[in-house]
Amino acid sequence: MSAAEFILVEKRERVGLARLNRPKALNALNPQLMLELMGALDDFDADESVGAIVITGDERAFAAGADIKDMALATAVEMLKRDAIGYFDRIRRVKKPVIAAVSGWCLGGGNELALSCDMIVASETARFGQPEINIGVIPGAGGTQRLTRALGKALAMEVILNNRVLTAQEALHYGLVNRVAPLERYLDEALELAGQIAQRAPLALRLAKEAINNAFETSLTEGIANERRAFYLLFSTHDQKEGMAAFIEKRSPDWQGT
Ligand code: DAK
Repeated sequence: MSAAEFILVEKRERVGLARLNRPKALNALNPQLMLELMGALDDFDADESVGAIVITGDERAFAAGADIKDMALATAVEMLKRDAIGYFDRIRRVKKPVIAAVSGWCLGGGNELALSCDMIVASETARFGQPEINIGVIPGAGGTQRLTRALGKALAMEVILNNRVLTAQEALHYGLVNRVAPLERYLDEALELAGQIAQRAPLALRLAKEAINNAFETSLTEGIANERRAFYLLFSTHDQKEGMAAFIEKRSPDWQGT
């Protein structure tokens, strides 16, 4: 992709790492940053040498929300036409596992970005919130839906209606994040987790991710039927034959992604 201003990308073995890079604005999400992020995710998703993706910010902030200065004077029609945060829908279409490595502020659209990922690894300093109520609006990129599914109604009401900010430990307790690590370790832990996942059979990973996400989008009957079809489909892959043969032969599997 062309040189990006607000996203730094690198590859660490089979992990694609995208860093939000607007530190002076606490990584506030403006349209250009979102566009660059989506470009990076699309590139990693298409790259067969990448098995999993990590999105991170810096120690002070994962992201302090959508850029308030950018939208303060916008009209409803302008917001609708730009639909900059509509990019969030594209994150859901990334086929590979995506992990958010969160430190510091993770607020508003930043929290919605983290919630759009598949897993979250937090530093002890991470703070999660939806402070839109303070500026006269509500979450607009899925927060009322994803946070409520993650936390339950009672706590989501407090977070969204009264700007309750959750500490990393609270977020762990309520199941919002997968794990909490010391500040100096959170990114390494996220990269290690992504690295382990990236070693696994790619097509099984893809269908497993899809099936889990289905749990939030369909009825139980439909979700189970989808899961079963995906399970049967995997029996047409090389990697299913290889995985089961490797088990029987007591050796490590050699995944081909086919
Ligand atoms: N936007 C723009 N700039 C921001 C920002 C933000 N969200 N957050 C921080 N900054 C900037 C500050 O203005 C400041 O810039 P300068 O004044 O130095 O130029 C710099 O980052 C450092 O911030 P502070 O000086 O305020 O730092 P503190 O440590 O004192 O405070 C803070 C940190 C995170 C508590 C504070 O900065 C803060 O309250 N920030 C705003 C947090 C917030 O309200 N976030 C929610 C934003 S609304 C949509 C869907 C979704 C959304 C939008 C549209 N569509 C479907 C279209 C999402 C909306 C939101 O996220």
